Amino acid sequence: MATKTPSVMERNINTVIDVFHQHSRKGGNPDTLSQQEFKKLVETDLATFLKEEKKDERVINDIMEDLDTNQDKQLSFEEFTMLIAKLIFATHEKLHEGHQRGDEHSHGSGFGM
Ligand SMILES: [Ca+2]
Ligand SMILES: [Zn+2]
Repeated sequence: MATKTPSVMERNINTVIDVFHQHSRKGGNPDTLSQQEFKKLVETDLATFLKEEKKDERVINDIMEDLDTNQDKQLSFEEFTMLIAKLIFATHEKLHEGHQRGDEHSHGSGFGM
């Protein structure tokens, strides 16, 4: 049955899109993240999940280089979605540190929560 209001999960997907654009439209190409915009996004909107990474600018630059598949020094939204996919996967892995899968499926506290 269809509902008229988006679910929590759907709203969270919309939030990813909104946050990308909050940063991408700050300067230069409004549709892509520059290195500086990406750094700011990580510092403000991925501060808990990438707590260690954000301390080191070289690590942030390496992450960006990996995501920048067409190597134009900008992250398109499509390139950025790979980071989100990786973070969702890594978060689930983290939740399973010391916690079983299968019949006894349970989760721990994850990244810094
Ligand atoms: Ca790119
Ligand atoms: Zn699980």
